[in-house]
Amino acid sequence: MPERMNDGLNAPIQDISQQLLKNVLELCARFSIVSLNRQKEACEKLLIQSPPIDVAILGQFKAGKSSFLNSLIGKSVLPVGVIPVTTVITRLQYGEREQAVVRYFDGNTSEIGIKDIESFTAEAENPSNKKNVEMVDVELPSLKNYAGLRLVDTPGLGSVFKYHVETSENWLPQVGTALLAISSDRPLSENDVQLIRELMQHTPNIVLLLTKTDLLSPEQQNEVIEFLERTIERELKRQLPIYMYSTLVKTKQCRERLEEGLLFKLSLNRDFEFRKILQYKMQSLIKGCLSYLDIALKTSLQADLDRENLHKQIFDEKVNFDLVREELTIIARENQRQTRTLIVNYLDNFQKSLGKKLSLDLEKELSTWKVNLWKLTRRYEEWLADRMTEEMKHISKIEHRHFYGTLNKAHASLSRSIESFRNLLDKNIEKVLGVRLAPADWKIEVSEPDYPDIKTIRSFDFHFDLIWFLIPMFIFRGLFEKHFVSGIPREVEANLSRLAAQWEDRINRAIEEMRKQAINYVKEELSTIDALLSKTHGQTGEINENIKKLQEGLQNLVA
Ligand SMILES: Nc1nc2c(ncn2[C@@H]2O[C@H](COP(=O)(O)OP(=O)(O)O)[C@@H](O)[C@H]2O)c(=O)[nH]1
Ligand SMILES: [Mg+2]
Repeated sequence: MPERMNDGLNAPIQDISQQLLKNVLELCARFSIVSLNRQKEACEKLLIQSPPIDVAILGQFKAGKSSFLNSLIGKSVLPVGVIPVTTVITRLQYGEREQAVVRYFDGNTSEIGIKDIESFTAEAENPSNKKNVEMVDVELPSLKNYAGLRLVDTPGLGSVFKYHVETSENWLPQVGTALLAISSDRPLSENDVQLIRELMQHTPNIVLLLTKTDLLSPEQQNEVIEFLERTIERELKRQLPIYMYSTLVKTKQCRERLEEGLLFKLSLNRDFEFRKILQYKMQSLIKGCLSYLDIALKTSLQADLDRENLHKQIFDEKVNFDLVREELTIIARENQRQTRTLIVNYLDNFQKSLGKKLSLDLEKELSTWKVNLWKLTRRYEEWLADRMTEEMKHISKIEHRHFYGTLNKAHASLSRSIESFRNLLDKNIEKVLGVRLAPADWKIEVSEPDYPDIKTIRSFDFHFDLIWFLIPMFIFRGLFEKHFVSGIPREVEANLSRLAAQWEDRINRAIEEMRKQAINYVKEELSTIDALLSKTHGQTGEINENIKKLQEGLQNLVA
């Protein structure tokens, strides 16, 4: 327990990291962020495996990286040469017995002798890494002083062999502590500065190692060191520790300085340093994720804005549902108001002739009815009902098309109105989206009204049934006949007016149907377009929420 307290960083960092990593993984999947994959994997490895700290020696090819490691461990394990040699990542760490394991990309491993390492890690014996080696792990008892560390030899950057560069760059996110080898005869290139920038994403521990210092006089060494300090300060606005190394001159001294200053400290405080590195990597990963989310947020906000503008432009003040509905309703009401007058006026033409015709007919009929007054009255009523029904039906049948005036007018006006609405909408959509609406069949159907159900009106206002037996027929028959005949025009007028009312009712109902149909067309079209425009809605809130969550996580991680 006390050990852990001494660590300074405590176990919750691990739990927080685990949770945050889960969040980041989900977000990367959700927003298709693939460029953080290697960083994610590196964090995952640290969290799950808690491996030794990878102290990697990086830099341009021929900077003396492999030579340095051989010299450091006091054993020629790694291939060295005047042309680019190292082809695969090689990791050296403490082990009770000397052993080397080759790890292949296909997941297989095989144990080999230390002497045979070169046949897997050297370009000459494994050209273009034909043997598909992912890395070679070496364990040596002599590395006891470096327990908890793993010394990593990498193929050079800037090599003509592209895959050397790729191998090193792909591995970079896993770096725990970086030793950047800079050869005394090639002090610092733009590539080195770029490499430091990239390393800064992955580790807080970056150290410069000036190699082959035996090639320089002590004055030249100072000059180079000053140059390095100045350049790093200027280019990166920070300072980095610089160590010198020569495999030929004063090697012991160089090694001891490096061990005291860096390697032993790392080894002795492995847990503390490990968590510091983990924390750093997690922060970097989260910041990376946040910057992608920021882009996603901006895109989403822009999309919201575009959509809103699109909506505004398409649904401008002329394309307005309430307005169209009002217009359609006015058209319908205006026509419905005229229906009655139109029919009545038309039916007026029939009044006189029909009255005359029926009067004549009735006169002829009456002479054949040899019945008493009660029966006469009944007979008259029956005759009138039959004839009137027949005549009204006849008029309906022959003349009904003439009643359709307002129906047809309403149909034409409603059709014109929705057509011009559609044209406006069409134009707006073409202007804004550059597409044309598929032609739609907005035909309003005319539902023909049914024939009215004809019933005639009774001939007398008061009831004769009660008094018929009081009236002497031989005196009054003539009077009644005259009364019946003279009543015909009034009957005709009443029935024509009734017919007009019945047709009005049916025609106006048909107009109402058309109005509803027209409004429905408009409503459906507008809501379809509306739905299309808002389909992609809703990312902004989600992204904002995730940004907040990650920022909180970042604070917890640092606290
Ligand atoms: N003079 C001198 N030459 C060195 C030193 N270290 C390495 N070299 C030479 O530099 C060349 C490249 O060495 P190597 O370790 O293969 O470089 P790497 O590609 O960075 O691994 C070899 O010819 C080495 O002999 C050193 O300290 N002094
Ligand atoms: Mg090498």
